[in-house]
This record gives sequence, C-alpha cells and structure tokens, in this order.
Amino acid sequence: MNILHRMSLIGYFFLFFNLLQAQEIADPVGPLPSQRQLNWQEMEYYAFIHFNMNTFTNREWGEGGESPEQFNPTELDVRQWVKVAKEAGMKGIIITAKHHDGFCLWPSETTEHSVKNSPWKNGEGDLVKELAKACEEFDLGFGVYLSPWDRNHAEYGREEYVKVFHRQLEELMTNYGPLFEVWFDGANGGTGYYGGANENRKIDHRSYYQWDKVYSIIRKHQPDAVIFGDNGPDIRWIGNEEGVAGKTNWSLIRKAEVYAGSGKHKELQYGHADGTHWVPGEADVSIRPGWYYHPQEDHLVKSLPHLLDIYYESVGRNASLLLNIPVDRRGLIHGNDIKQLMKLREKLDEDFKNNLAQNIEVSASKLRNNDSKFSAKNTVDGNKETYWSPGKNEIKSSLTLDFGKDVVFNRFLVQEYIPLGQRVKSFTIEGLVNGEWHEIDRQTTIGYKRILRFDLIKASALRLNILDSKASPLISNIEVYNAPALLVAPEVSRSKNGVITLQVPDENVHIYYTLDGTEPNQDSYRYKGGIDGEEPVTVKAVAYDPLSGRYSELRTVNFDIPKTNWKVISATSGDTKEVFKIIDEDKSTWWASTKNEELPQEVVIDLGRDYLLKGFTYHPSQDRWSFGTISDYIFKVSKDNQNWDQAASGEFGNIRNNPIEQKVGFEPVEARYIKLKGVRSTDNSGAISIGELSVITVNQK
Ligand code: FUL
Repeated sequence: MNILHRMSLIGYFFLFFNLLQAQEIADPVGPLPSQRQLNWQEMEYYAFIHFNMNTFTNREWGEGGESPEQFNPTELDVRQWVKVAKEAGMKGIIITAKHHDGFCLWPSETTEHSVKNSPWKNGEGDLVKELAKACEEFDLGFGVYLSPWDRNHAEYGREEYVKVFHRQLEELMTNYGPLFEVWFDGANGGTGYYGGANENRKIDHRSYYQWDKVYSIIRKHQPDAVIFGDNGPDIRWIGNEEGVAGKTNWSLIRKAEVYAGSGKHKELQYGHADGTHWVPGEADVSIRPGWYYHPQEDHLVKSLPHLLDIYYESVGRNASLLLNIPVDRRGLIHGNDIKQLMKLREKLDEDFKNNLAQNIEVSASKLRNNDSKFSAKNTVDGNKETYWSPGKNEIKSSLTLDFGKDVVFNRFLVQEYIPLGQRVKSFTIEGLVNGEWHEIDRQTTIGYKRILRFDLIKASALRLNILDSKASPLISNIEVYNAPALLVAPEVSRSKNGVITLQVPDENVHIYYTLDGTEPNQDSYRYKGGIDGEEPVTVKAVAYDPLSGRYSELRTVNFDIPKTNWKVISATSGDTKEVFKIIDEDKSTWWASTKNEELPQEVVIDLGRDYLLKGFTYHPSQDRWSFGTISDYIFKVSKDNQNWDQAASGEFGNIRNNPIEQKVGFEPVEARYIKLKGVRSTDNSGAISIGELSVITVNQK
C-alpha cells in the first residue's frame, strides 16, 4: 500500500467518523418545536390592542349587558395603529375581536351584539377586516383574541353556546386572510348578563369548549397560526401580566400539570426542564396599568426604564413580548403611548447598534473547532442555520471570542439552534482582563435567545463556558454590544424626615443638581447621597453620561416644608394605623376611610408648629383598585385645633379622568392644624381616600 493510498484510507476513515458524529450531534433532543412555532419565535416583539366595548364604558371587564349603541369611535383610524406599531419595530398586531363582554368587532352572523348594530359607520363597519388589511399593507402579522367566556350570550354555559363559539371562530379563521396567532384567554365563567338572566354560570374550562374541535378549526383554515393558551398548545402564558419571564426559562412544559386554573403560575414563568411538550412562553403586559384605555391613566404610561426592563426580561429571557397598547375612545393610539413606544425603539436601536462580535476570531475548546459544519465561527457568521457544536458527548465546553484588542462591552446575546431542541442548562461568561479571566455572569438556560446585561467591562476576549447541557450544546449565534448609558431625568423624592434622594436606573451615569433654581451641569453639585431637605427647596437635577458627554432631560421638583413633625391626629373613620400614609411622602401608598359611610369624612393633621399657609395639595391614590377619590372638598385651618376657619372649598375638576396632584391656593393664613373634608367622591363607595396631603407655605412658589 503506498503512502497516498494509506492517506486516503485514513481520510475516508475520518470522513466516515465525522459523518457519524455529525449525525449524532444533530440527533434532536426532544420535544422539538414545529415549523409554525419556529416562525413565530422570530417575531419576538409585537402588539396587543385592547379596543372594544370596554373602551367606551371605561371598564376592564364588561358584564355583557352593554348596548351596541355604546360603541362609537369618532376618529377611528386603524392605519394609525399599524403605522405606530411598525415604527416601534413591532412585527404584528393581535386585536381583541371579542372580549369577555361578548361584543364582536366584526359583523358576526352568530349574534346581534356586534359592530353591525353600533352607530360606528352606521353598522356597516368591520373592524377586524380593516385592521387585517392595514396589517397586510404594512407587512405586519395579524392575530385575533377571541374570548371563550361570553357574558352577553344567553346560552353561555350550555351546549348551544359552544356551537356559537365555534362558528365565531370559523368566521374569524376564514374571512380575514392569514393569521399568525390565535389568542385564548384563561379567564372563564362567572357572573354575567347572559341574555338578561344576570346570574353566575360555572363551566369546566377543560371540557366545555371542546378544545380539540377548536384546534382543528384553526389548523384546518390557518395551519400557520400559533395557538396561545395558558398551557398552549403552541405558546404558553408566562404566568404573570408584568411581561417578565423567568431567568431560567425552558420552552418545555409538563402540559398535563399546568393549565388554566391550575394555579401554577410560577411554573409557567420557568417552564420545565423535563417538559413533555415544546410550548414556549409569551410575555404579555400593558403599556399602562389597564389593558383597556382609561383617561385616568393617561399619566401612567410606563416609563422608558420600565419598558426597557420588560424587553430585556422577556425577549432577553427566551420569551416573546406581547406589549399591549390600549386604543382610546376616538379610535386612535394616544400621544403619550406613542411617545414611550418610540423612546423604547430608539433605545433598543442604540443598545444593539454595533455588534462587536461580528466576524471576529472565534475558537472552541473542543474537537469540532475546525470542522466547518460545527465550527466555532458559525456563532458569528450572521447565519442562524449554522451552529457550533463541541461534539458528541461533549458537554462542558467553551468558546472564545478574541477581539484582538481591548474592547468595552456590557451586553451579551446568545442563541441556541432550537430546531434540534433546547439543551443548555447552565453557563458562564468571562472576560480576559489584563491577561486574566474574570467571570462576568453565571446563568442557567439560553433557548432561542438570551441577552445578558452587565456592568461595562474592558476585555480583549470573551469566553462562553457551557457548564451543563442535556446533550452537546448547539450555539447558533453570539453578539456583543456596548450599549450607551440609559439617560433619563433623575427621580427626586423626600422622606418624611426631610432627606432628599435622587435616583437613576443606570449606575454609570452621574447626577448633578442645584438648590438655587439655576440649571445644573457638570459644575454643579454631584449627587453622592441624601441631601438635607429640612427647609422648603427647589431641586433641579440632571443625569450626565461621562462617556458620551450627554445630559438627560431636566427634572425640577419643589419641596415645601418637610413633614418631620407632622401627625395625623384624627380621622372620622378608616384604619387609624394606616392613616399615616397620607403624610409619609410616598405617593404610592394611600389610605381610605371606611366604605359605605355617610360623606363628608375628614382628617385632621398637626403640622407641629405655626406656618403661614397659602394653599394645599391633594394627591389622589394612584392604585388601580383605589376608590373614594375626593371630588368636592372643604379645607379648614386652625391655630389650636378648636377654632376652625374655612380656607378653601370647591371641586377638583376632572379628577376622575385625570387623577393627578391637585393644587389649591387661598389667602395666606397662619395655622398649625389643617383639616381636609371630603364632601363628595368620584364613586359611590361612601369613602374618601388620600394618597398624599401637603401644604403650600408663603415662601414656596
Ligand atoms: C386577561 C383578561 O381577563 C384581561 O381582560 C386581558 O384581556 C388580558 C390580556 O388577559 O386574563
């Protein structure tokens, strides 16, 4: 045998060996995703729109006895919704075609409770159709939410309604083009109008709706649509309505154990490593406190830092993000929501602008290093179909990205090749700093996508160490970024004993402030900890990023006298142990008098000594479930808690729709005691409630 011959035999042997190994590496580790689940997974971020009867009744759950006459948007423009979603970088829209109150946004043949009997477009409109068309025009996916629970339908709870439900589904599946998702809610059965019966109807969620039939209708007409339900079949609920997935997040669940009503919400958040089915998580959350539009929440649209956390804790944790935007009564997305959506888009574009790992040198600790099919290079080639694998039975393994020079970064994005299953159980990343490896982060699962945020690190190389995995890890993509600091105006607060605190979400930025009314900059005081706020003072503060030289917007807060010596000395009813919350300088806490009492109800506060007062402020509770917001008031003052003078009385105009802080001025008067009397409230709870009560002294603006 000549040398050439021998070489080729060895070559064949290796080729054969490689093929065999390739075969085994690529052996799936089940359960596996379906093609429709894989397609959906890449959408990552899309919009929920809650717009329906509740928009007009200012409710979250209508009871079903509403009249179609009440549905009457005046400026409805679905193209506005679609343009906003598109600009925000979302990939689709899911609309509440029917919510629990049973009102249909399309002219269903199954019921009179729909747009066809509403004044909107004289009953000729079909909102589902309009939106489907607009989504098509702007190349967005389109999906529908169809509530199984129907508090309007007379037959709900009986056999007949299930047929109606199936027919409604059939209408939606056949008349509105291709859908990417069909959404079924877990809330089911209870009290309702039910055609006038007004009673409580219970059903067995698992059997009543005949889910097999439901799924077969969808599969028949919309084979590419994924079906969302608490436990799937295609996508699962993430177990909370805050938009947060677990740090450990398996796309698998033991389906028989978690279902609507099983109460295993936490498990939905994490999934099960040994799950029996591939059912990845979708994180749903509203940009406001409510799912539906309420004018009283116009000032409560989530902040940029909050939205950013939601993104990183959903998309960054192997879930998709379904962000709800409530459309208002005009039929438009409100300007406040648009502003926040665009801020989020801008920040995400900034964070993921320059991938430092693109096409750089990558090497792997294990054998498959130079094998093109499983090469380490595949993780930075921008091709999701290629991946690195260390080889069969190779679990503990690592991959090194060599930047060739010192590079600064604070984001690490990694993806598994999920068509062959989710495998990684634990991993770390390290940075090579001055020739030594430093651990940056230690986590558990990866899945479709994992994004880690950490403090800026300057390193010449980055190492991914897989510590444990179900089988050989298959890593398809790695990206590394240097996200600029999050620059938002500092939050300014004062404690009851007069210490002022300034806060920003990003630790890498500096805070500068002034107390003399001038605009702060780098030459002003740098915030290092509590500021003495014993006297009335105006704080102006900015955040500053020393790396980019940029400033945030300015925050100005006026503080009047501190409440250090204040005491609530009486309240006509309510929990006296809780009443201190009205002067605790914390606007998120609140107190209410006893429900179902006669109004007025009042509170009396001792300011500790005489002050020259010229007004007061009433901050209503911001709690979504609060009651007793005062609409009509009387404000009295006294020097001795015996003889009282009325300083002001009147109405807090529009406080029901816009529950922001109310400021009332009056003729200056010296007093030590103040009394707020709630004469009427915005509801008929028979109570008054207060978030925070403050005074305005003569020295303050
Ligand atoms: C919940 C529903 O009951 C809410 O009204 C809302 O539609 C939300 C998305 O799902 O369970």
